[in-house]
Amino acid sequence: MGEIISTELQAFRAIVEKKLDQYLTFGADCPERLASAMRYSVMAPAKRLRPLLVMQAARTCGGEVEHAVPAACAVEFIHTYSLIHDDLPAMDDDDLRRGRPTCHREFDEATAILSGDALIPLAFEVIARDSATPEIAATCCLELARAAGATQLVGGQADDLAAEFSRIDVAKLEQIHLRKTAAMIAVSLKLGGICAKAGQKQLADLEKFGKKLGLAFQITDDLLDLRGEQDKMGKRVGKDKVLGKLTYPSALGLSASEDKANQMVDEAILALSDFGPAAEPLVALARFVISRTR
Ligand code: GRG
Repeated sequence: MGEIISTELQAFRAIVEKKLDQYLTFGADCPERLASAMRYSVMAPAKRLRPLLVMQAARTCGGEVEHAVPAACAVEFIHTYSLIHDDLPAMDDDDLRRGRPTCHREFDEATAILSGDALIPLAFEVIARDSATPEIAATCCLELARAAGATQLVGGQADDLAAEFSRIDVAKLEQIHLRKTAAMIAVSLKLGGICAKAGQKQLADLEKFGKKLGLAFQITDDLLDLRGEQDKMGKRVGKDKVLGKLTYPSALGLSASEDKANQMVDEAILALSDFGPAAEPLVALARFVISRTR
């Protein structure tokens, strides 16, 4: 990702990595094995797409990046917990994530479950304690709770698991991905806007951008699962076929899936029209999402 993102985004990345590291320093009150497992999964090499979206959305709305850092870390904590739990034998049963053995492989299942569990309240703790104002904290907590909850991330995951080896159509597939993948991407943008005290119209535009971008991200993820290289991806590829999953490429074919991802990104970018040139870094991030190789 380093070669495509701007120096500004690389600086944002460094800020968020440093803060994640600080937030994962618990001292003697946290069992050592639990702290190690949480750090192992969060601090593994990752794109940090969601925190970058939070911080860049805040900038685009004229806010201070610094004020968006707690929310940026919070979305990464929720995202990482969802990856740890998704990799468990009861779900996707994966042994490679972010270029390393999955949390339950490196530690054990109970520790992996507890690490994910502990990352969820940590996300809300950092927003509640470190946001610029109590109102921003409350709004961010509400939005993140909704996006990560039973109707969005967790609900999407439940439906996705239920859909393995069953017949679903592309409309249902889209519903699943809107909740499982796009909701966390959309809320990242919204939290950035909230931290910058953006108005309702700007928040709605950011959310629309995020949903379309989330679908483009998922289609690209499906394409990479099909033809990506495991070493580059840092996770097992070719999994969807084994699990009998309906994916965009299996439903639409390769070239129509690429067209759809391009179309989603174009529509996403259109939603940012009213921001003018301030939206350029978000546009660049959107283009990165479909051109990425991992
Ligand atoms: C367990 C509640 C629960 C949800 C799991 C995240 C997830 C939902 C499943 C992972 C499987 C998957 C392919 C999800 C869609 C795309 C996705 C979230 C990919 C991983 O995100 P990246 O590529 O990863 O941003 P890094 O490691 O760079 O953060």
